[in-house]
Amino acid sequence: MATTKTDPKLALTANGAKKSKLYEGLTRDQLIQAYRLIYTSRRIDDREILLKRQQKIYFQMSGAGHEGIGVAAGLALKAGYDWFYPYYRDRALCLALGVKPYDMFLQGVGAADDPSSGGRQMPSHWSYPSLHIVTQSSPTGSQILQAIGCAEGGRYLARHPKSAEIPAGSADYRQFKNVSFQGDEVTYVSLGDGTSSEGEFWEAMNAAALGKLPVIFCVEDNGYAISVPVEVQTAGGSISRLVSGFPNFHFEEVDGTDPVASYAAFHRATRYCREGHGPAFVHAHVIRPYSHSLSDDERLYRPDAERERDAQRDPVTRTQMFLLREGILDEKGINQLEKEVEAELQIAVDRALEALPPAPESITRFVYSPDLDPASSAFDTQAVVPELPADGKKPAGKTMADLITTTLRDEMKRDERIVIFGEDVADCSREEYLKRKLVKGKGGVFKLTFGLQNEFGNDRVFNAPLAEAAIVGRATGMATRGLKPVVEIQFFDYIWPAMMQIRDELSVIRWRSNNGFSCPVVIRVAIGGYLTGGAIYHSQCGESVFTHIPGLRVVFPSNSQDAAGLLRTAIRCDDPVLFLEHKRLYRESFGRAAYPGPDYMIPFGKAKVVQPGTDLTVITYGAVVPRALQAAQKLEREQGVKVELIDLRCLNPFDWDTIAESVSKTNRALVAYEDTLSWGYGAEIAARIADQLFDKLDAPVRRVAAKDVFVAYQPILEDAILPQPNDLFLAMKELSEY
Ligand SMILES: Cc1ncc(C[n+]2csc(CCOP(=O)(O)OP(=O)(O)O)c2C)c(N)n1
Ligand SMILES: [Mg+2]
Repeated sequence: MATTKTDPKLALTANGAKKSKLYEGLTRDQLIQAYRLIYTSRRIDDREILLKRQQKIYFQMSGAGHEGIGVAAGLALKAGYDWFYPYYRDRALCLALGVKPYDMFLQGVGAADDPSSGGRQMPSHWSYPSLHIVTQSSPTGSQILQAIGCAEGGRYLARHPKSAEIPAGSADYRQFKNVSFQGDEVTYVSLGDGTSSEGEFWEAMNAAALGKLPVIFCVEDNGYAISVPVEVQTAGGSISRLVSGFPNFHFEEVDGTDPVASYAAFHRATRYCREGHGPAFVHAHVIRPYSHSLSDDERLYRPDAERERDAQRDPVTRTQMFLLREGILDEKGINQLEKEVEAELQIAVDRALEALPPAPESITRFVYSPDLDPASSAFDTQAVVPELPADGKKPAGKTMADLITTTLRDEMKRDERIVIFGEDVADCSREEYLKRKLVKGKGGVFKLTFGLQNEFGNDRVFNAPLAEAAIVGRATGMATRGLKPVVEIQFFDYIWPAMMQIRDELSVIRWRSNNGFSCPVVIRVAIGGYLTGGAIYHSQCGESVFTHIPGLRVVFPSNSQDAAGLLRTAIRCDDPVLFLEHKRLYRESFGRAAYPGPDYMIPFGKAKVVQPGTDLTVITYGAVVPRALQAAQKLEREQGVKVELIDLRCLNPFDWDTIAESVSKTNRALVAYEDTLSWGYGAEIAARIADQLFDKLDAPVRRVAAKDVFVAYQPILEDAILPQPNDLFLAMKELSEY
């Protein structure tokens, strides 16, 4: 650990430098360029504010007061080489990395040609793939864990360079990823002082320290988070003090309004990271002269004296004074530079105001991969039918658990970009125990990843800290770099800390960046009840919460063969997938099957008709499939009613054609699902049937689902809460008699 603190009082001293001297390594030309960028950044803010007042743009977020540290970071790091996860105040950084003012104005007007998002995101939400500026969102701090994953991805690729190659004939997501990496690249991530209160920040600090990752955290501390001052936000008022105990870090605390001191700090931090010592933390004290945003008036909570004190540290005037004092530019030179900037901005504004808006028809482009459709026939392959053994006896089928493990193993062999991590998924983190054969290894609480670390090494299969947001956020960053993380959330009931990452990041990165970035992660999740004692926190469903998210594929197999085929599609496809594995079905005798071979895939959105029928359609999935089958068989035995049973298998996309065809034939539909009844997944199916097949119906659409309560521990209560075969039987009977 190393700490360097630059005394803010020493700001902008040139150390008595002569004209030929460097200023903390910066040449006079670089300093002039720094001023040009700082001034440009501020004037873009001013122009945007004017445009907003004229209602020519729709939102404004300024980088004012943060220009010094931004330019310094941009000078110390390399665009298109290092990786950047900036936040909305990083206008000057983006300019320093090569973003053009015109591009920024295109964001403001929401133009089709806005390179960050094509008019989908607010301005100051930077995304420039060729510069390695990764798309950012509005939730404060959700970029930080992704930066960790990005750095991990870069390191993995450097250690496994062959994984970056695309083997001939591999028709999967790899064809559509430009993978690049440098051995000594650095990942930059920035955030405000207030954002350092987010849990994800601390998860990221921990992960960076644990992995000794080359990440520079830059906290741009302007003393406020909207109206909340730092001493209310950060215990003791100093984030530097709070993080000082993290091991493996290099720490800097600097006056971020001083570009020279900031450059020196960044230079040291960058060197530390490039040399592989670990992460760095730059705490930059900056100011916020333009209130939080145009919707905020800081005079409501900051007295004039405080604001005037800040104004004296304004990076624009300070840098200008510095250039004058050092004789780097005279007044005429400053005027000339400023005039050039004004002229450039005028041209940029005029052009941007003429730019075309995006076409309304384009709204659904890039919700999913435009290149690879997992519902297409490319993912439709035949299962290998095993030869019967000599004795002619059919071998016992494999469980869903077996075939998921086998599929993971097959795919890991085929694709070196696959990494598996999560809680307890490794065989044994203390590798020497495995090597010395002192232990057998765990491989997941359900043992589905058992043996994979042993076989593929702990670079590829490893335990993550107990932090679900970090699991998904890191995976997202890795996938952005071209890896294929297949991560595990141990229980669906504990997926919620990752919800911000899933809904606001993973699912929408492709769309919001207008296809600039993508992150096709697979999240495997153990889900569901019927466990006899699983209770509230080991029995939840809730799939409709996720099918409600545009951009996320949701799969829910009910048997071994489907699990294998769908998991392979999930891994090879180019979209993020939530792969729901019902715990009760892992080792059930229902639905066991022979190994369908290493290339068996099932396209998404293709239901399976489990049993054909003519009198009533039952639409279901997951653990309700065997229960509904039992009920349907009883109904046929007792009443001669022939139920057509449809297992959806995939919930987004779902197979409307099969439903429509069946209901058109039977004229009766029952939707059955394990989740709570109201607002559940089946409600949508029922609504669509009512809407689009109304003419075909001879009876109302019915639903059978869990009661609208959580699952209780006592088995008598669990039985009463979750849909049972008898509930299904009665509903089918009643509907068939309607
Ligand atoms: C998760 C989340 N919560 C709340 C907000 C609303 N919000 C936007 S910026 C902001 C304050 C951020 O303060 P700080 O991190 O200090 O950054 P600064 O704006 O001061 O640079 C808040 C509360 C948000 N965008 N995201
Ligand atoms: Mg702040």
